[in-house]
Amino acid sequence: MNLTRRQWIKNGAQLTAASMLPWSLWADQPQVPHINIQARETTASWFAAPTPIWAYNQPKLTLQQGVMQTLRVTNHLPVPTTIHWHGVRVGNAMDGVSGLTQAPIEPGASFDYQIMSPDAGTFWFHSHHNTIEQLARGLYGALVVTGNNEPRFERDWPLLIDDWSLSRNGRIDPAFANRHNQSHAGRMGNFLTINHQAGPWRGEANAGERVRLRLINTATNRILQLHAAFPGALWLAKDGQPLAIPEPVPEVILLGPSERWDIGWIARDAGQLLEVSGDEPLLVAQVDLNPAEGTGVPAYPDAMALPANPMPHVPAGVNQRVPVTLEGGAMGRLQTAQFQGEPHSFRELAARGQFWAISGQTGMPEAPLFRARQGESVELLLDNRTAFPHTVHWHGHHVWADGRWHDSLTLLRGQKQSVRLMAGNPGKWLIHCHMIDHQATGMMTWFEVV
Ligand SMILES: [Cu+2]
Repeated sequence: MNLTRRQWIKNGAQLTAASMLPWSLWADQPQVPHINIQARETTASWFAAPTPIWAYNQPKLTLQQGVMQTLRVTNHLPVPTTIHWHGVRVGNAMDGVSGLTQAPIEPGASFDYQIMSPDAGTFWFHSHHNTIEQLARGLYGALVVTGNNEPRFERDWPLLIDDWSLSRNGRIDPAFANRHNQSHAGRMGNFLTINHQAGPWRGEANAGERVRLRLINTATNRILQLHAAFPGALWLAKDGQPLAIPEPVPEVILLGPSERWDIGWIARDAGQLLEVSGDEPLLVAQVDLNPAEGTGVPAYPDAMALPANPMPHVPAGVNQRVPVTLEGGAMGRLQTAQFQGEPHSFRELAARGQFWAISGQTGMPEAPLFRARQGESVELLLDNRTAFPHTVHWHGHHVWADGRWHDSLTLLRGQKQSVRLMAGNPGKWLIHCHMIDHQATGMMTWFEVV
C-alpha cells in the first residue's frame, strides 16, 4: 500500500544489511527466489481517520511467462484464507478454491503456491475463501505476467478499480451478506478506489510515449461502465488474452466484476478514464502530458499489438453441448431447483439463503455440470433467464466467444450466448457468477477435466 518515507528507509536499511551477507549463505538459494505474500490487517488513508482494511503486502505481482514461481502466502489474518490466481491457467491444486482444491490456510500458517503462467497478460489474485467478506475488505492485487516478445510500453499501469461499501463513519459496512442485495444486483458500494487509493488516479507521460492501461474490475458486484477518453486508443486484450487485431475502444466499456481490458494509447494529449453509470461522470483516472517534455513528433513506433498466447486451437466440431441456464433471483421465474441433492421450491430455497441456480442446481452440487476429457471441445449454451446481469467466470480456462478469449463474460438480462471451452488441465474447476453475492447464494457449479 502507501509506503511512508519512514517505512521506505527501514526497508532500505534491511536491504543493505542483507546484501552485505557473505555469498556462501546465498549459494543454495534457487534461481528464482520465492515471493512472500502476506495477507494482513492494515489501514487505508482515504479520510482524516485511517480506515481498517485487509490487504496483501504485495498489491502488484509481476511474473515471467513460462517461469515456475513459488508464491509463499502467509496468513496474518484472524481467519482462514486462500488465494485464487484469476485467469491464470494453473495446475488444479494451485487454483486456491477452499474446500475444492485445497484446505484453507489457517491463521499463522503458510501455503506455497507453485505458479507457472503459460500466458503473458493482465491477471489478478484475490481471496477465494469467504470471498463475500474477504474480497470486500480488500484482499486482492494485480498480477502482471510479462512476455518476452511484447512491444515495449514506456508506461505500464495496472488500475484495480474497486467499489467499496462504507458506512457513515468511513469504515467498511460490516453487513456483507444482505438478503435483499443477494436476491437482486448484489451489494453496491459508495466509494471508488484505484489500486486501493481514493480516486482519481493520476499519471504522467511524455508526448509520444506508448501507454498500456490494464483495467481490472475488482468490485464484488458492480459492473463498471467506463468511458476511455484517450484519443486513438486501441483495445489490446481481454482477460489477459490479446485480440488478434487491436480494435478501437468503444464509447462505453462494460467491465463486469473480475473482467480485464488492456488498452494501448500513444500519449499525444492528456487522457481521462470516466465511470459513466451514474447521473454525473466520475473521474477514475487522469493522464497528463509531462509539460517539461513538450509536444511534438512521437518518439516511438506506433505498433502495439500483443503477441498471441499459446491458446488451444478451437476446432469446428464439438464433443458435447452443455446448457448453462442462469435462473432465480428477484423477479425471476425459478420454480424449483436442486439443493444438496433434494428438489426445493423457490420459497424453500430462499429460506435456506439460496436465490440463484445454474441449470437447475443451486449451491455446489455433488455431481459436476459436465465431465470432459483433456483436449475435448465443449460448447456451453449460456442463457440468462434472470432479471439481472451476471458475469460468469470459468476457473483454469478461457472460453472462446465472439472471436475473443474470456475467463469472465458478462451476460445482460435475457442474453443468450454460445461459448466454446477447450478442456485443459485435469481437475475440478469452478464455474460461478463473479458477482459474489450471487455466487454466495447459489450461482456456482463445477466441471471436471479427466
Ligand atoms: Cu450473478
